[in-house]
Amino acid sequence: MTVNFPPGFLWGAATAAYQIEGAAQEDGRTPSIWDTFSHTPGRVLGGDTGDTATGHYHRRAEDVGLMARLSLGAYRFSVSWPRVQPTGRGPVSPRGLDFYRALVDDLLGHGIRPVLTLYHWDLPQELESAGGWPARETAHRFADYAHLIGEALGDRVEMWSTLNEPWCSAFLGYASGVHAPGRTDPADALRAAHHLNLAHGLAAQALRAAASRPVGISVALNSAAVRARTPSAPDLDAQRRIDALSTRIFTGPMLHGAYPADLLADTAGITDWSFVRDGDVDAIKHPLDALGINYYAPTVVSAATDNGPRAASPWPGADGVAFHRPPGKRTAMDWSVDPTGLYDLLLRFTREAPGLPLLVTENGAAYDDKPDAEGAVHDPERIAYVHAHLEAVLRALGDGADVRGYFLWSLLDNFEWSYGYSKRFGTVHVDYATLARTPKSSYRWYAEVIRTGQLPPG
Ligand code: GBH
Repeated sequence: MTVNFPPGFLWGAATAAYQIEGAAQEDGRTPSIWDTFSHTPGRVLGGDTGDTATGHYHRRAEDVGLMARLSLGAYRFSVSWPRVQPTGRGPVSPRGLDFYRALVDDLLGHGIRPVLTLYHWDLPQELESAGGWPARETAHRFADYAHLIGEALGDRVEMWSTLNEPWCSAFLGYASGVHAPGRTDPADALRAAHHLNLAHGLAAQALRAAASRPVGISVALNSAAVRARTPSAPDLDAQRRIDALSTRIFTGPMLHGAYPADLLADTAGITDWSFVRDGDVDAIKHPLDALGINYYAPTVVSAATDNGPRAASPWPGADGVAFHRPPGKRTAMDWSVDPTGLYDLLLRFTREAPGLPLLVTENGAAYDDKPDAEGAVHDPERIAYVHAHLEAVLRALGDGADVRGYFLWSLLDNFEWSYGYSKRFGTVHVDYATLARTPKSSYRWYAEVIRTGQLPPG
C-alpha cells in the first residue's frame, strides 16, 4: 500500500464556534440554545459553560499562528449564528461579522483555505423559543442567515458547509435531550430532522445566489458506520433501522431525492410525516460539491426483545435495538478505536454517490492529556489513533474513493458539549486557568505528515 497522499490533498483541522470562542456576551451576541442549556443546572458535566471556552475570540491571531506552524492547508470553523445575526432575525451584526472577516483574512494571509460551517449547533435562543427545529419557520430563518453570510463572505470563502451533524441536532437535541435544547419528544425530533434537511437545501440555494463568485457547498454528516453484531436476520434488521435513522434520513433526500420507504414505515407509529410538503425534497436535493464525513467510532447493534427501563432514546422507532460495546481499545470518551468504520463509510459513499468528492470533515480522539513536569504534553495514543485512521483513508483512496481532504478534530482542547471541559480532543493543549496553549506531541507529528504528505512508519 502506498504511504503517499495525493498532491493537493487538503490537510486540515476543525473547530466549532461555541466550543472555542467564549466572549458569549460581547459585541452584541445574543444567547444560543447552548448558552441556555449549559447554564441550566445538571445539563453539562461540572456545570461548565462556553462563556469563556478557550478564549479564541480574543486569541484569533495566536490561534491562526498555531495553524500556520502546523502547515495546515485548510481550517474548518463555524460561524456563531447569534453573533452575526443576533436573535436569528433581521440584519447582520457588523461587529459580529468583523470577527469572521478578520479570521478569514488572517487565514488567507497564511495560505490556509477557510472552510466555513454555517451551523454547528448554536441556534439563536429566540428561534428555539419560537419552536426551534421542529418548526418549519426555522428552516426559512436559516436560509436568510445563509444569504447574509454568503453576501458578506462569499467574495473570499470558497468552501462552505451548511450543517454539522444534523443527526445530533435533531436526535440528541429533541429526542434523547442530552444536547441543547434538551427536549425529549420523538415526533419533534423527526420534524426537526426534516426541517434541518430543508434548511440545508434552502441555504445551499441562498448561498449560491448571494455569493459574488462560485462556491463549493457541502454538509457534514456523522454517519454511524452501523454494524450488526451477528449476520442473523434480526440483527441485520436492527442495522438497517439504525442506518435509516442515522444516515439515510439525510442522504435519502439530499442525494437521492426521497425519504427511504423503510424509515417512513419504521416511524409510522410516531408520525405520518405530513410535515413534508410538496417541493421540499426537491429543494433538499440541491447538488452538492462535496460530502463531509465525521467519523469517530462504529456503532454495533443487535435485535433486542426487551430494552428494559432506560433514558429517552435518540432513536425514535427503534425500540427493539440494542447497542453494544465492542471489545478492544477505547478513547477517553469510551468510544472504540476502529478505523475500518471510516474505510467502510468512504467506500459506501463512493458507491452511493459516484462522482461526489468526499472530505473527512472530522476525525480524532479524546485522551487524558496532561502536561508533564517540564510542561510538555505527550499524546502517543492520539498519534496512534490518527495514524490508523489516515491509513484507512489511504486504503480507501487506493480502492477508488475520491477523498479530497482530512480535518483533524480538533485544533484545540475545547468545550466538549455535555462533557464540558472534561474531555480533551485538541492537538494543542489548553490550560483553562490561564488559556495558555501548548502544542502536544501529536501536533509535531501531524505537522510532519502534512509537510511530507506521507505517513511515517509505525
Ligand atoms: C462531533 O460529534 C462534533 O461535531 C464535535 O463538535 C464534537 O466535539 C466531536 O464530535 C467530539 O465529540 O449512539 O447515542 O451514543 C460527534 C458526536 C458522538 C454523535 C457519538 C454520535 C453516538 C451516539 N457523536 N454519538 S449514541
